[in-house]
Amino acid sequence: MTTTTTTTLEQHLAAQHASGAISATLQSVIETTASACQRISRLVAQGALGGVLGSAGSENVQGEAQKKLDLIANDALMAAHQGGAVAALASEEMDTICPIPGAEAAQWLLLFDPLDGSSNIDVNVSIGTIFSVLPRTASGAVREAEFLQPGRRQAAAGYCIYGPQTMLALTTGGGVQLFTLDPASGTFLLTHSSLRVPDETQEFAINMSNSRHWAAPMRRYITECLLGADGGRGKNFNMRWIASMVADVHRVLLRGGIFMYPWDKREPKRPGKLRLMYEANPMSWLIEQAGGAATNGKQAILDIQPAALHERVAVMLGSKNEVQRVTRYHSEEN
Ligand code: P6P
Repeated sequence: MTTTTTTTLEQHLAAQHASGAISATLQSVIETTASACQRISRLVAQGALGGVLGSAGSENVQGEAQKKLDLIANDALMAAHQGGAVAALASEEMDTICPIPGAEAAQWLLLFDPLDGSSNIDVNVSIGTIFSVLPRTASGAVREAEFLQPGRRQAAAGYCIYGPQTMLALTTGGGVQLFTLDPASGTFLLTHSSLRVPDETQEFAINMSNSRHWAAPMRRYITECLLGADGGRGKNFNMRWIASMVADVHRVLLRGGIFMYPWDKREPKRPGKLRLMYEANPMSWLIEQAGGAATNGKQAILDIQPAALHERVAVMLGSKNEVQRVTRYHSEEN
């Protein structure tokens, strides 16, 4: 449901603060993050003209090649949050946490994937920034262990998608709102005030090239989707795979669907490809706040107790009835 109000992100957050839904410092963290995303949007839009494409010639803690824009986006978020309401930052692009000098008394911890979907940057496909805000649970110097909180503890979560439009999705626990960046004014304007993910869907998103490596429950679920009306599901399915989590999840938020990145046997000790703390947790909270579901095949992603900052997780999220079905298939196997 789109709205045509002229409510800005700042006005929306001020109203949430006035109602007591969020604190002034949390409002500041979200506004500062949105401002950094505006800067990233401008840099992404320059593409080759800004000399921002291509490899940075380095690897991140995941052992993955870093793109120049990965590091530029990371730096933009780091610079924006100096001297503000965040005590420490964690990023996919940084091995460990980054305490903010002089901010030990700040109440918030910010985690982000500064530019998700890097493989799409050089071919002009939508990419995005994913962020998650956790409360501090101790005082004094911030230690990495303080970040290891289940996703249910998030105070705010969202993403900014850099596509045909730049849009910010946000939840602070009162549903999901979407803001569209007005390029003329540089202002995020509220365009979707209460997103709802339909319980039913006929659209699944998964990288099918990995199918021979999946566990049996995932192969069972996808086989049924492919059989469509000729099989037990009694309806046909469509498939999408953008290979940019922000873009795939944005589509699910707007029209339903199920997005999956499951375990596969090539790296049996690795639960999945996607990261729990700054990809799966924020996206799962958005989906649940919009009436959908998100599991790792066994439990709600938001209930997982993290053991490590960069730990990975299997992800099945979106339309509730489909997520419950594929999760049931996993529990039946166990
Ligand atoms: P694959 C992007 O690199 C990412 O982390 C997610 O944004 C995306 O959903 C997934 O990986 C794509 O993985 O194996 O299909 O390239």
